[in-house]
Amino acid sequence: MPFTLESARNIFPSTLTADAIPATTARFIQLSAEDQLALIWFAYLEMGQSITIAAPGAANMQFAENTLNAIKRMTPLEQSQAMCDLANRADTEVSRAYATWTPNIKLGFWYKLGEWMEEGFVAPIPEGYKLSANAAAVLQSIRGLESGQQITVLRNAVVDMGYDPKNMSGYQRISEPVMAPKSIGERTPVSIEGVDNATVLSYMNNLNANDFDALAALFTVDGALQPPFRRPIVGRDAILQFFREECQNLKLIPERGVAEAPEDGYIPIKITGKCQTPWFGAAVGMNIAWRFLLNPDGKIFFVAIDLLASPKELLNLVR
Ligand code: ECH
Ligand code: GLY
Ligand code: GLY
Ligand code: GLY
Repeated sequence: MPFTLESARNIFPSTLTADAIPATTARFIQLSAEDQLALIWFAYLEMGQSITIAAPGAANMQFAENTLNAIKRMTPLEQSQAMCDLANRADTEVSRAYATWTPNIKLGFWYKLGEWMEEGFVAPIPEGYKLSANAAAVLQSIRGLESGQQITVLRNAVVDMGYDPKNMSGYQRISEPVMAPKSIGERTPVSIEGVDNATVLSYMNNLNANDFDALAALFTVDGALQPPFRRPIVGRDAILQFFREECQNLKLIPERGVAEAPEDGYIPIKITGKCQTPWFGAAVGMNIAWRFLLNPDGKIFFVAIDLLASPKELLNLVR
């Protein structure tokens, strides 16, 4: 086989990803828990001026309900402590429950706490809270990012909170129920300037239709998918689980692409375009590249999903 997972990861090396995300995250996690929460509060309020977030669905919220109600019953001091414990990844009952949730449940949990903070049911960020100089500088950097990068920073911050599941034994991961795929009549197939590869088109169309079984079947058994700023998820079964847990109701809008000449039958294909999350819909279009490596049978051996550095990168289809 001409490619390993490691060499596959390096196809189209000139692709420029949004370095600002890991850089900002590295500075953010150095801040105190109080600063982290206050910074997110300020960033969230500012972003809310221009983009609307969708309320989480009921199916999503039911799993966080017990924990949310437990926090509601706490004294204001205990509430602030519970939120700091989450940011500190402390070993508490709340932080352990949080660790078992998928990203969407974690986001829905904070969405509700944010509402309750505004309504006075949960201790707010103290009025007049002054960010440290470092925190103010991180907030300033976030202000300078495009909206797709801003929501990525927020999402990563939320996903990383809570107790470290690596220290927990025998717990069950909690995820939202998986909805039935869209019926054929409800689907709108994509078209991609410069690429008519059937596997790539099926990938986009199946993901847009929440048809995760058909989607996973496009991968080789040992295939891998690398989400933005993450290690590859390896193996068709693990990829299917990822799709079911984290990829419902995404909208992929591929625009253009290029297929390279095969190397021992393996075809590298790069696509650029947009991706929308159900949380923000068309209000936030993230600039994305998909770097596929197909095997000689047309199965996906590897695909990397990159968040691009800038809209200009949408036109970069060179090796
Ligand atoms: C408050 C203050 C106290 C602390 C906190 C607060 C609440 C914060 C809240 C934040 C909500 C943030 C949200 C962010 C959502 C971001 C979503 C993103 C989605 C990106 C998806 C991508 C998908 C790419 C993929 C593609 C594939 O082809 C394969 C699959 C996959 C204020 C109370 C914390 C409420 C809702 C960034 C890029 C294209 C890899 C998934
Ligand atoms: N409101 C977006 C979601 O629940 O995924
Ligand atoms: N940051 C996008 C994802 O991994 O779901
Ligand atoms: N990973 C799906 C979303 O956050 O929208």
